[in-house]
Amino acid sequence: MKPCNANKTCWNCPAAMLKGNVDFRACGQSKEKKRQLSEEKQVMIECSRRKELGHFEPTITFEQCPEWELNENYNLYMLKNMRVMILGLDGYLGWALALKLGKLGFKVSGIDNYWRRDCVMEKGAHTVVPIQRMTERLRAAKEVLGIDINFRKMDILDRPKLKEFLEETKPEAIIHYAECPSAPYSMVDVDHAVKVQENNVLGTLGLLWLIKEVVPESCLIKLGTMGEYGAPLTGRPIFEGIFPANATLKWDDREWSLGGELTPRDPVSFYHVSKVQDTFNCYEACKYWWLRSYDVMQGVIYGVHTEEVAADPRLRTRLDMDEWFGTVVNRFVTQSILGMPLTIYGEGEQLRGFIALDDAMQCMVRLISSPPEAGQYDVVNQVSGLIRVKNLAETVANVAKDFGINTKIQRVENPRVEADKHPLEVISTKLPADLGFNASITFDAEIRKMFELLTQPEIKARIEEKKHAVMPKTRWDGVKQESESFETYDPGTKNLEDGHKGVLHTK
Ligand code: USQ
Repeated sequence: MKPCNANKTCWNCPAAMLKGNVDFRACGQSKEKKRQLSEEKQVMIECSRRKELGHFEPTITFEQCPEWELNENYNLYMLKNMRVMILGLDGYLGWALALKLGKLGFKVSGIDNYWRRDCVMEKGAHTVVPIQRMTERLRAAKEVLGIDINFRKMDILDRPKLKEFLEETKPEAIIHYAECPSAPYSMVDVDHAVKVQENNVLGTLGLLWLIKEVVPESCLIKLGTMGEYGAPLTGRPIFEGIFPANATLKWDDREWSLGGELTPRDPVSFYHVSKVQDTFNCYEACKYWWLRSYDVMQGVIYGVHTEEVAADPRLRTRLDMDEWFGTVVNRFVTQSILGMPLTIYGEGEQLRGFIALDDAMQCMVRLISSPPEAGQYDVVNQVSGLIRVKNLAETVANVAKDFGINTKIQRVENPRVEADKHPLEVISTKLPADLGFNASITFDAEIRKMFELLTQPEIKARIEEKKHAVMPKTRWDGVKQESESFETYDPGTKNLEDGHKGVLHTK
């Protein structure tokens, strides 16, 4: 099968310098308008990688261009030695991605201010999978995988320093993971809420200005969240950020097209609100300055495994279980190992989109290698399956049995304000249909890998040591108390067939 990005052209390539000949960056958002303009004015570009071409029409495809090489494993063209900067390189995702890209031959640079390490420490917890200091991580990456990572300790809000680093490394793609990812952390009190929005919203806004100034051709791949959309009780489908061309709004006896407009957002915490604000800032920056961006609406991430992090204990990525930074699957597995019941919040009927760590990394490689056209803001829903929280608890409890662990499930008062019984229909077609993403990891398989790693004595001891950080104490109503228990039951004793099922469209 032909690689999915074979027919992309210079219009998509970050090496194409569009500035100078025609003022693209002021001709409006419509691609059609840009095409007309290119036909009328015979747009000529220059290539920052192939200076010998001089001025030429931007019609060379990735398949034709010697700078784009076919990677047969991914069946994808990849830009030779592509320069990628990862913001938040020390985190759960940032580190795993740095290793994956380095191994694939990308030139990786990155920053981090270790805020995540500090926040987890603030909770009195630690990553249950031990991670090294950055200098040791970088040394191990070189020793084990033969990759060099150009890392700087830096705060995303330190714009002069970040500008200098961008000027020095000139990234062709920028992966933005440098945000606080925790809903509960943003609901602790006013200081936490303000800090999250300051870092996330102002960090992204400042970054957009710097990209405009220093690397306007670079593609920004920004981590959004499925939680921006909320869970509409009407059951209307969750499109990929933007309404499809044939969507309409009907009111009274009139009807309008919604095609191309941003879909409604209904975030579920001040953290999720910060992501919604980012959406608008990225969307506007693409419109005003002809930047290009993918907004990645990622589902709840889980797991411990990628080929690269498993190559050596020093290369492992972090894994959190505390009530602030542990996501639900990661928490359930550690709770089971602790012999604690799995805490499902409220009815446990919440339906969520999920994706395993390695699948999420595969998606990122595909997005980096298929940049949108200049001026295009695009959105992908990055999920590989939907499941209800109570069904998830049963899956974890079943796998636990194979490790000799009997697990109970406990319904506790929901500390959050969220619908815990709702329909969910998600469209996620761009990654599988347009970008060649093939979800390869099942819940069962990844959860098994988690038990294998986390039951190792050293890690089990680390889980035991921080047991106190597991029970939820951060409530959306601000009351400081632990959630009350409603009932504790054995897996297999509830009817899992009733209620909403969730629909995921991948075609
Ligand atoms: N939940 C439980 N029991 C627990 C922990 C969580 O029932 O012990 C429930 C929550 O109430 C929620 C669901 O599980 O309904 C998911 O919670 P979570 O903590 O795993 O995930 P969430 O707070 O939604 O946030 C996480 C990441 C965030 C990302 C988001 C994707 O921390 O960065 O944006 O997943 S999504 O949920 O699709 O918005």
